[in-house]
Amino acid sequence: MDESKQLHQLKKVRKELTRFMLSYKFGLDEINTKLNILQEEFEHIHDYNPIEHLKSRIKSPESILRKCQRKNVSITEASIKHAIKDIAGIRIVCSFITDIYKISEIIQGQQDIKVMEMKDYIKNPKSNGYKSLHLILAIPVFLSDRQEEVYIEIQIRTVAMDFWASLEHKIYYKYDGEVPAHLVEELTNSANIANQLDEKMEFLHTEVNGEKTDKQSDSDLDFLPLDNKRFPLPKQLLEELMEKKDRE
Ligand code: 0O2
Repeated sequence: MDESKQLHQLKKVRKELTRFMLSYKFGLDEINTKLNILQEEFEHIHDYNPIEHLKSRIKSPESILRKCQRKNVSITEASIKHAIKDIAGIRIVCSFITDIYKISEIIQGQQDIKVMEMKDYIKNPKSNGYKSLHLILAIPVFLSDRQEEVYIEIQIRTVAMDFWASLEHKIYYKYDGEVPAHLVEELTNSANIANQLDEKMEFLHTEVNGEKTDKQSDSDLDFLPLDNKRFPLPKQLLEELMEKKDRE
């Protein structure tokens, strides 16, 4: 192949790779927008936000290639797309275990999202103690000349699960997967402690939240019936409306 043909070929490959990676970035942008909307809604409308924080990332091409080698996946766009479903990933960290399932349900209820896979490592933790709820979502991305469906991996976990998983991940990589037995044992013990902390915090949260719900049910004035539905309104706004009605 002469030089200009080689250059042309190289440019074509680069363009295809950029296009491929961009579609994942756009998919991630869409899910991030959805999650930001949820966070803002929870902050402003409800007085409690179940999402502590979010982190998203796209795997680098090198890391995708490494995973392809590890899983024996041929290097074509179609096979990579089919076999590597965590090229784009979002980690959602919540305070409580119940929040994890609440967020998962809300995400699954969105019409343009398809749930391709769900792994519940909270109900069925891995043998090392790893816990998290994993969802593989498919989301349509609308480009100038076509529509594409991209996969996004969502990991939802508590602060304690996240703390544990981050350290375990570092240790695993430091020892290249061959973690000494005493550290494996320590990690398993720590996973149990993290689990106990989650259970205790959940208990406290339910206690406090239960009390709050009882109090709230007394103050019916926080709600305004509209079209047979009950919309929560800030009390001050409601009082202003009632004053206005009295004056009329
Ligand atoms: P990274 O660097 O975090 O991206 P898959 O390998 O995804 O095709 P698998 O193993 O069935 O298939 O997926 P699974 O079990 O859903 O795990 C996917 C991701 O979950 C991992 O991605 C990790 O991020 C996380 N994970 C799973 N098990 C563990 C664990 O034991 N410890 C920790 N710390 N994280 C875990 P990657 O690509 O392996 O790593």
